[in-house]
Amino acid sequence: MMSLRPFLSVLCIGLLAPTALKAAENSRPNVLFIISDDLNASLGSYGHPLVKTPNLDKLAARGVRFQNAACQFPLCGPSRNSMLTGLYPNTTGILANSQIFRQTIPSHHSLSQAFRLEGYFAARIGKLYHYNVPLSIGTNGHDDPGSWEMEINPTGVDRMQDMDEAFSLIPGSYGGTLSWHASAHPDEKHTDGMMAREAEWVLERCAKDKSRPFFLALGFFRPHTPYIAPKTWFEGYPKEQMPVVQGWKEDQADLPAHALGSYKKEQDNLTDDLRSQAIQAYYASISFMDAQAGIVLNALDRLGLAENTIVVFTSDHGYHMGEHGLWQKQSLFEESARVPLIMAGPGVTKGGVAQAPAGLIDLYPTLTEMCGVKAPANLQGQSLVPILKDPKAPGRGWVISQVMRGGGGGGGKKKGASPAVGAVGKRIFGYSLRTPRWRYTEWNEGKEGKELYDHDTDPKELTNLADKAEHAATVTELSTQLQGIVKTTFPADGVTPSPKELGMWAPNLTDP
Ligand SMILES: [Ca+2]
Repeated sequence: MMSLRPFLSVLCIGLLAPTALKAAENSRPNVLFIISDDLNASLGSYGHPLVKTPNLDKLAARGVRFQNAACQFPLCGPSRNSMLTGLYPNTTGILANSQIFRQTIPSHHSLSQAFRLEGYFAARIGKLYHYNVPLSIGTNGHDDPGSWEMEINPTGVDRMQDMDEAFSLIPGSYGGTLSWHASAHPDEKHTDGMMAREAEWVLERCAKDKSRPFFLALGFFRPHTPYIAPKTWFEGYPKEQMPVVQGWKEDQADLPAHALGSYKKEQDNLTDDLRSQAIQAYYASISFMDAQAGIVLNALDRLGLAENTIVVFTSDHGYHMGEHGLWQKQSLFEESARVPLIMAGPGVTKGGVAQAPAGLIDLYPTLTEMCGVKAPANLQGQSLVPILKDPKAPGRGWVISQVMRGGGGGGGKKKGASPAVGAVGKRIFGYSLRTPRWRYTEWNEGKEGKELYDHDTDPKELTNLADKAEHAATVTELSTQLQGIVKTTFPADGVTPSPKELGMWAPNLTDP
């Protein structure tokens, strides 16, 4: 990592030759793309009553906050490949972790690659494509080298000395299960803290040499489990005040089995005290991450870059903290499918809140349009530019998310995984359509269950209306719409071969 610094310095000095600078200076906007890992919408600006995120709230105040944004697949690898290619998982062929789209659609240009091809300096710090967290922290993970000119992979105490001190529901296992630790080490010794300071360093160099605009991608690891953050951040969340979800057994009565398929057996061992500790550590990790994001956002201001830099803040998917009896990801409920999405910068309305459904798949066409960068013709998302200009614009009107049960969708054959996730063989797909009012979900085209939730009256999705006679017409209408949309998630020229079919199957089906 450190050895890259002299390289960049040489590059910058070379480009700073006065004549070249004058000739090449341009006004194309920069992009600062910040993604957090496994972060749900528990942010102050999203109305969370407890979680403190002053830095991201400030960003929301100077941009547009999408109230109804969703990932396309609530699991790191499939979601990130989809977001960074602008294609649905059914077209990337990436439906599990530890794979990269170069295995299936190698000639496609990734988002940052499209920017590189037009002269942008594209750099990555931390997790953009999938990583095994925490074990691959400090490496390139399952990265795409073609996407970046520079990669920085710091390793902090959370990966080193703190990890062995963490509590875990499965002792010795940290990435795929609930685990946490209040660290004695300060922010700057943690991986996310180091990454924020590396980002500051890169921005300082970019500010000195404006001959090339930049696309800086920063992928924080928190609040992904293990929820390790400096103990000072835990102090803002007294354990006894944590909102442990009650009544979830009753809530499960009207659900198809696949809706609960992401449940993991080790979660049987959770007590309310452990639940409180998990929530406290998750919230502490969010506030810690927010502070690191703040360092980078403040650097943009300090360096005079904010005015000409488009900032994106999002997460790869949402996360359960006990709702419906579920923890972590891979469900199609709101908590797991929904992501925070905030955009700010030139061309973006200040302080806007958009109700229009949006997806991570929309970021590629949006950013390329905003920066005048040529995008591939086969992108499958919509441009959010009309919504960024007028947050009341309706956009496409829906967003779709999917998961896979069986066939190695991410839970794998790992000991303790639930049968629905762990069963290898028959693959069952679940698709969920979110409109401004409804969430409608079908399992195996409805043959293995349907769910309908009315967000006007039931934002927590506690009452499944799919079998109620008075909603039959809505179910029929949304089912037709959903099935029509699903058809468009496949490539226009046929079905993308899977990595398995290409002989590249490298199953690492846990999701650390
Ligand atoms: Ca993730």
